[in-house]
Amino acid sequence: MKTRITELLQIEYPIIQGGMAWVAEHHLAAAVSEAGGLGLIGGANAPADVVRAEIRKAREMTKKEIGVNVMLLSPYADEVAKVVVEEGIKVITTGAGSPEKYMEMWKEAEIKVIPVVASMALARRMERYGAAAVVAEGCESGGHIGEQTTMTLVPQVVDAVDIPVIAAGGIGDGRGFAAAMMLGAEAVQIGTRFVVAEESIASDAYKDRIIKAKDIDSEVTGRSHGHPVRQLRNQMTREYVKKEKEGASFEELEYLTLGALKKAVIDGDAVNGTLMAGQIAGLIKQKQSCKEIITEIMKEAEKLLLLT
Ligand code: TUI
Repeated sequence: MKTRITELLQIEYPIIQGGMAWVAEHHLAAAVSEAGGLGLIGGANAPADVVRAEIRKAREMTKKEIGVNVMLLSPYADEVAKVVVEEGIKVITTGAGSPEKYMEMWKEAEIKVIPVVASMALARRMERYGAAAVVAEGCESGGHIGEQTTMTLVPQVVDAVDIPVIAAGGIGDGRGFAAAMMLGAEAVQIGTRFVVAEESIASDAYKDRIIKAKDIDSEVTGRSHGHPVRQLRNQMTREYVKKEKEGASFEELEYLTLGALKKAVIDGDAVNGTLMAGQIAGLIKQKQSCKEIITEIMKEAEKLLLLT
């Protein structure tokens, strides 16, 4: 399947991996790129030297291009923004803000910048700043989310910009992929299904919660302070939601989630950890290699789109 995104990124399949904090490290990024998609290192809140090391380790595992996701709320965002240039990265996605202050530097380095947006307004602004494409991410996604659903956001962004649009949020199989194409997207970004990939270093406890998840197991915390985060319900989210209803301060709520993502991903603490996952978790039933995931999605989608 050829689209402007497969051409732009020189990838076999129009599938890019989400820049998930802690999960999107070198093993996963290399495996997704090796499988014909675009793998990414998630900069998240990591110091710049950690991101640099991750890029180098990924390159030892694959000759194919890998990208980096720059999380703009990170205290290290400025340093990470420079490291990606120094390391010769050619594709960047950004999240949780507007990357406009880095655009000139990145474009000078001939980097294709693909901001993740949750609104039409930001998509338009990013096109004006020279973005190569945008990811339109609906609130079905795991992690930090906007307000609009994928179904409503993607076609509106497609109509608002001329650059290609990558759909994200709620896409976990060939049906979701095909639906995204029907909305005008030219590729998809997938997160949750790659968390459970065999090559993903996420703990078995975290992967098992995704595999056992039902449609209604998703919870959004943090709406009260303007940083909504979607994750699977557990003891931590129950306590968080209770405190939020009681009017707890931002600091008190932050304290609850301090280091909680690492707890889930690395330590395997599915009770107190932050189990970031999208609403599509209920559809994900098994661990597979990235190659199997991508091949299965493409085969199913091509059949639905009557391409085979
Ligand atoms: O960024 C993400 N997903 C993330 S970031 C993250 S780390 C984090 N943890 C707790 C709180 C905050 C961040 C976990 N998951 N996805 C891309 C995304 N970007 N979703 C929504 C947005 C977004 C939201 C508002 C982008 C821009 C924006 O407004 C910027 C503006 O200036 O209009």
